[in-house]
Amino acid sequence: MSQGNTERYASAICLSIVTLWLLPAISAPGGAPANDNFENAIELPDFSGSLFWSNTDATAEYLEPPHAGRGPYGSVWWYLIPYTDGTFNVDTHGSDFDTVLAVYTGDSVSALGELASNDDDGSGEGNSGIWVLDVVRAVKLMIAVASYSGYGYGYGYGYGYGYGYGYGFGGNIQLNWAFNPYDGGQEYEDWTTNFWPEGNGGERGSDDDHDGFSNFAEWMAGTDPTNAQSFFRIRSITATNDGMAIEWEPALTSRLYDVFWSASPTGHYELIMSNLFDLPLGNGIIDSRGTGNVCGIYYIRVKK
Ligand SMILES: [Ca+2]
Ligand SMILES: [Ca+2]
Ligand SMILES: [Ca+2]
Ligand SMILES: [Ca+2]
Repeated sequence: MSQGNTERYASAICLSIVTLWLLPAISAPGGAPANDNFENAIELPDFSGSLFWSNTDATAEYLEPPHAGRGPYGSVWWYLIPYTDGTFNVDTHGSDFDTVLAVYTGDSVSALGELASNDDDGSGEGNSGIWVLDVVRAVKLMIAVASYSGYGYGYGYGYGYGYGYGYGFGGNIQLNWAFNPYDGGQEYEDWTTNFWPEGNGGERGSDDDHDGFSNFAEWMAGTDPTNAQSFFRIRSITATNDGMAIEWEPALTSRLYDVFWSASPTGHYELIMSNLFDLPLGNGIIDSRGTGNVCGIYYIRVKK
């Protein structure tokens, strides 16, 4: 099995993917930003986007590490969970103050493992950038943007510890990010040679057999990119006494499958089963949350 994986939707309903999100800055009037504290980090979609925010009145937390060797001062937090292996870029270009930027793993602000950090990437304004960070599927990335400089208020407690608020000389943040899924590398190239020995096809983004799935998607799903009858599909959704039975094809032990469900085509898709490979039905699963009648839309993500 390669290190790559990606997703394909397969249901009667197509889910459109927005490739650029522009989010307005939202924070309590006169208060700290909503994502001031680590535990209130805001999720970034795992594709490309930009957002505008502020770290005015943001603070540093007890035992929070310095970011890119500074402070910490006025940190705000986001997180991203890659749906597959790939690379991640993030920068603060367009921010109107001297930023620092860091990406971590970890569940607590006092126990973080730094993956990368940057103070200035040469883009001007003291802005920061982190480029081509290798990321692993489902390993949550914690992203901190903070100020290069700031000031602190220290509170001392008689029984032995101090607590400092590290305010930053901050301002308006522009955060830009891009998640780039793994492209299959040489394994993909070798696979295309099986189907196009002359080298006359197999571009990742092309759909040479016109079945609606790109060659890359067919590689992921394990279908034949030169046969329009071969593509990833949900074969049946059937009400049973044990719940809804969802079967798809192909269902391969060399792939991993995630099952999502939404009550409506435009609603939030909830991950109800993940990383399936030894399928209870052989080529599918039973959604036993209801007994035979869980109305909604299913889609299956295949990962390689
Ligand atoms: Ca903070
Ligand atoms: Ca800087
Ligand atoms: Ca195709
Ligand atoms: Ca095909």
